[in-house]
Amino acid sequence: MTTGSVPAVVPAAGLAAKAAGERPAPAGPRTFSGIQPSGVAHLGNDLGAIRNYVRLQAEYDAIYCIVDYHALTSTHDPDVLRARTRDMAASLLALGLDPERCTLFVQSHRPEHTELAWLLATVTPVSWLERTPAYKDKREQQPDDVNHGLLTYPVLQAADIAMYKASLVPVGRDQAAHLEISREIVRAFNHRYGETFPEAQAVFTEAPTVLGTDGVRKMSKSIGNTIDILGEPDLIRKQVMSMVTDTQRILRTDPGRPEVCNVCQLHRFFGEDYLEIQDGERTARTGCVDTKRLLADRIIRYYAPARAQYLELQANPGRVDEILAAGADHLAPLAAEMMAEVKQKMGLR
Ligand code: AQP
Repeated sequence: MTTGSVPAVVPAAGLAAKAAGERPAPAGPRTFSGIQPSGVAHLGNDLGAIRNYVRLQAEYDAIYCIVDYHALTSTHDPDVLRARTRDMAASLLALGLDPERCTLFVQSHRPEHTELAWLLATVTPVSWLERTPAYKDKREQQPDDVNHGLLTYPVLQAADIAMYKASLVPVGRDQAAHLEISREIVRAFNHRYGETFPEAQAVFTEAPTVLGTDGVRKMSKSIGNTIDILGEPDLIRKQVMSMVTDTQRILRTDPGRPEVCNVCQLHRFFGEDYLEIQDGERTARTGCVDTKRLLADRIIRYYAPARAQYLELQANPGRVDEILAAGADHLAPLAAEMMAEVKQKMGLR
């Protein structure tokens, strides 16, 4: 994807504040993003995507979706999927999604998504899907379960975005290739049936790829290198203290290289004094353990209010279900209108 052509970061200062309780005008630019119901959000989700979800709801007609259909490609336990879907909704609400300012819903509650995916599948060459990096990764991760859903994942993702004619998609960098395929799919549709869908652009945060506690790979639940920001303080502390720092810094007195140290880099998001912290590492004034301890304290403090709200929502699942149901209902007319337009153009009516 040519990231030069997309708005890399949406500065909070540039966003007009919207009065609480006021829904965005539906005619305005629309933003859409989906997140897998993989339980509780991790630091990579928040720094890489959710922070932009929250910012964008102030300015755009923002739609956010918990993509349970997508999750079925890897999660096959119905009780687990149900619980994770609600947990992810509680996470998003606790981290700042406001049902008065955005629409939050569950993908399977709007079955038009799979119908549109089928229609888009008919303009999608199989070769585009086979070359998707995520498909190749998943084939290795779950070799005994290379289901058809894994291959067609990008088509369903294209349908999710196209359904609401969204033009902006806040995502982490790992989703850039998927989004590029979405753009190609809608381009193919528009070419064959006439201009219908916008080619949505990715919106990245200042942390488009957050590395995991191993300091090498993307923070990811399936790798198990996450920092679970809404978890128990003890868990967060344990995860942060397990982080790999500068591997060339062996002795406490060795000078560190903050530019390659994931812990030092993450301090940028949790305090104004990160340059000072980096200098402490570089001059060996501070040790890695001190820097980690400080980061753990700051992450725990930063997310404490969100954790409190998350626990409150967990104790009130009816409230979460209500918000999700209202979100799906709110989108029903939009989805119906889109399906009518697409079917008309394709000769199904
Ligand atoms: N490490 C990350 N850095 C930046 N952004 C990230 N995102 C995920 N991990 C990082 C972004 O968060 C949004 C939702 O993620 P997702 O639904 O693609 O998947 P996930 O299940 O939360 O991410 P995982 O942990 O990586 O899942 P698995 O291990 O199941 O593949 C997306 O916008 C994503 O870019």
